[in-house]
Amino acid sequence: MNLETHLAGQAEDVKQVILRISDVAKTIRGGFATRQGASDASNVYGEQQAAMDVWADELLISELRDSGLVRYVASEERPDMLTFQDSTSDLGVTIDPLDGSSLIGVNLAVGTIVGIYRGNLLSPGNEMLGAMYILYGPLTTLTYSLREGVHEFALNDRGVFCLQEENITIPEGKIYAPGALRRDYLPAHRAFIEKLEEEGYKLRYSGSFVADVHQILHKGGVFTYPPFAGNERGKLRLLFEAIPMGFIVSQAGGSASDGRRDLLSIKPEEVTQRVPVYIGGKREIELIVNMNKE
Ligand code: AHM
Ligand code: MG
Repeated sequence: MNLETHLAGQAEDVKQVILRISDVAKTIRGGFATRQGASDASNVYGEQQAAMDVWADELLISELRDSGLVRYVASEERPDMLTFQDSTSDLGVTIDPLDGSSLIGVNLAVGTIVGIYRGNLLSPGNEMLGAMYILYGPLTTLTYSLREGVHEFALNDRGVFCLQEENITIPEGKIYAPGALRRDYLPAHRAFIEKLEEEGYKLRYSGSFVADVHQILHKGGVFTYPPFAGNERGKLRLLFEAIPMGFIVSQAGGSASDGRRDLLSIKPEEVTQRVPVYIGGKREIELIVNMNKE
């Protein structure tokens, strides 16, 4: 079954937005060979943008603008939310055009992360319509959830996203993907990591959030980019990274937290907000929440 057929029955505007983004993903997929290296620009977080970051951002924004299907768009690569005044739609979309882009030059998997809202983008994740991500690895896969399961598609050699796995649920598993420097860990997080290590969790961390969470979704365990000495809000972005990926893993029977609260209950105050991230199995998330209470 292809993606379009699978989306039958969903609201037409939401379906079309997902299909348009899936088409842009095919273009992005084809751009890596000729767009290696850095751009000469930095984003609002002070990070130098890769040529692919800038290109993917422009492709996605112009597709969403031209579609007329979306009123609000926020991108990790832009400081401000965009409002398309010409659109009569009330859909809002968040995008991380190319997450993990520091890995492009070493040919590891990177991805596009999307959150979909009815109205205000600065809403808690538990009010979002759905989320999706595209992973550019040996295969290009698209994973989406519109609150009715988590489903994954793979791009075939005819350029069609075909169903690969329906109703994905996160299994129990012993993988941990810990961001930040160990020397900067705060006490509860240090105890959490030591407990996982005592229990025999294996390290699997690539530096690409979307790829690392994808692995956890399929194999179980936990991804974390914790609060750390010098930055108690962690590194990852609430709106562009944490909420959409946390939503998908939660829809697959897992859980997402900032270490204390359900990540999907946090109302973003600004588009650039950072948040500590724990995403994975319910057991692992309960463990860090309890350790933070001690
Ligand atoms: P970005 O590539 O969209 O800027 O995202 C930030 C990346 C995440 O993909 C990843 O989890 C994290 O930053 C890696 O950070 P670090 O290099 O500190 O491990
Ligand atoms: Mg990112």
